[in-house]
Amino acid sequence: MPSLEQLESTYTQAAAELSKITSGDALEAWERRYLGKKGEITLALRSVGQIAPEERAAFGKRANEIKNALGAAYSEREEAIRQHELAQTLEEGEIDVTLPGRTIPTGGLHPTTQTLRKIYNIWAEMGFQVYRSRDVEDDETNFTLLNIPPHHPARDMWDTFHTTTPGVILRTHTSPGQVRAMHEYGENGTQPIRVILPGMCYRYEQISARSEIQFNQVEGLAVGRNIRLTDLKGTISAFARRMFGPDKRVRFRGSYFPFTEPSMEVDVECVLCGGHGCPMCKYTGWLEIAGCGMVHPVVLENGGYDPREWSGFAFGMGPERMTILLHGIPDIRYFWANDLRFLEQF
Ligand code: FA5
Repeated sequence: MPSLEQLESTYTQAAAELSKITSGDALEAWERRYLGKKGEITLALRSVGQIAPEERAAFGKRANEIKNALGAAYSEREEAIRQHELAQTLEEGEIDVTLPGRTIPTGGLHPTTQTLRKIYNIWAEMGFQVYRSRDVEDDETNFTLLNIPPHHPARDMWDTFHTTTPGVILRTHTSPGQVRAMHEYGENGTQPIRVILPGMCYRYEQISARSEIQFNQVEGLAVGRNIRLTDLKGTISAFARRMFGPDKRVRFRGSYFPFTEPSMEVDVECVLCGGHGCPMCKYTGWLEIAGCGMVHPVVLENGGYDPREWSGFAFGMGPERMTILLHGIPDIRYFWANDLRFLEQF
């Protein structure tokens, strides 16, 4: 039959053992021995029925007190051991808090966007503001007002996507924005203009390593009094030096666009081979970055300016092709493929 003395001595023993415990395993064993389902204190409590009725109440009360006291001491010990083990692990260096954390995957800017921002910055420093023109154009502005009347052979070069509304198309170049900017900023042909017009262009085109059906252009337009070809050449050369590096050579090649006269293509010394010749530059040592020229008098007139008093230059560059040059990317199709292995490199 359980006695109060026995209970007290179990208590003293349990408390003494507990105070010496330093490991989680030993603590578990202790708990099983005294407080578990078949633990000594638990059994003592269950045996209350066997005790003489006059002692029963006192025994039950004391047994409960002891159970609670040991329970509280157990929790306290458990926390102390946990803290101790944590401190030990840290000391042993199992968790090195000085190591770099796991990187959280973040998105990045598309390489073309990066190039576009660089382009905007350079032109902004030269006093050109951004003018956003529409992606969906009418045939009139995309072609006719740019001196490309219906049936002009140059239209073949710029075939595009047509909407179901006759005469409404996706713009094939950013040049139609020239006429819109002249009307919006020119105040009936009385104010000078300096803008760049970035945006997406669309062409019905054979997709290849250098050509997509959808690509960006950055148009530039300067209209003023006494603007000359030398201004165009100087300004574009300054841009190219900032974009591709101060030592890169730039050349202007005669060309043809219906909306500029004279017209030129701008070539930069091949960034990859330094001008010696490689597959990227088709072994010429030069890479074309833009078309440009002096704004044709017909276009100035269509924009509301008197070409006898006003002149201007314009250019249209391809940011994807420039990105290809800057990074030595072998194929333009990577830009829209959405392959993270490509995109994560930038
Ligand atoms: C034009 O589109 C003229 N509007 C440029 C211009 C503007 C000339 C103002 C004079 C004055 P072009 O078709 O060459 O020209 O295109 C200009 C640039 O756009 C090219 O140098 C090239 O970088 C880019 N480009 C043209 N077609 C594609 C294509 N399919 N894929 C990717 N980039 C292209």
